[in-house]
Amino acid sequence: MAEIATALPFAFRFDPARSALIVIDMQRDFIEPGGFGAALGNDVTPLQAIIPATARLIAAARGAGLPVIHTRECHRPDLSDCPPAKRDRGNPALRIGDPGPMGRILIAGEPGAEIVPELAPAPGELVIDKPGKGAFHATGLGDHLASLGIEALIFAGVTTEVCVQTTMREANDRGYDGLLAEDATESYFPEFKAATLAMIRAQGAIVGWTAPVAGIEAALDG
Ligand code: TIU
Repeated sequence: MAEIATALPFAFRFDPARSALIVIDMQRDFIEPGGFGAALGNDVTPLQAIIPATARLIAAARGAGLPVIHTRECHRPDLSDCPPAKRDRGNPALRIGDPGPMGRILIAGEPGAEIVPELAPAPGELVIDKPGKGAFHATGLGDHLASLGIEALIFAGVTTEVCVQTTMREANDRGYDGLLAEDATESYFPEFKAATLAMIRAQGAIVGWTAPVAGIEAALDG
């Protein structure tokens, strides 16, 4: 067993041979200037700033032999997997499937839906296209993790309170121990990130744990 002593609300013990890293939606449209997120008026600078720490976390996971799984929030070009209730939210001038600054917004195969090049998946790593905020909903993620015998999940990605938190809660209900990498996740709203970290760890890790990337690296190196 490995242990992340700096995890909160208390040390996180996990078996690296039964653990995986899930990197959520580090896509150009959410992160890069000139993408969908920026076009909605969000400051993407804090999201860009987590790229180096996320790259270190991915490298540590690869070095320790953990499967690295990447997700992308995107839909089929015919929008058959996008509920109208989802498409009708947000800015009516920039809906999912509309032409955006980096191609059709959140559509598979468009430039904006790609993962930022600094965090490109390595050959053989699973990339899951997901139509929901949670990565388990309407995807093969659960079956894939079961086939690998995974018991613990380390999470990174954006945004903390939307796709990352939703996925952590899905995982928690499915019986996984989950830990969120504090400096490899970010939100357009700092107060939402802070609240999410607090509510994950509350009540004795009711959703899971959080820890800095340095602490995760140390545990995976050891
Ligand atoms: N990946 C993800 O979190 N999708 C979002 O739409 N997030 C927002 O914060 N809008």
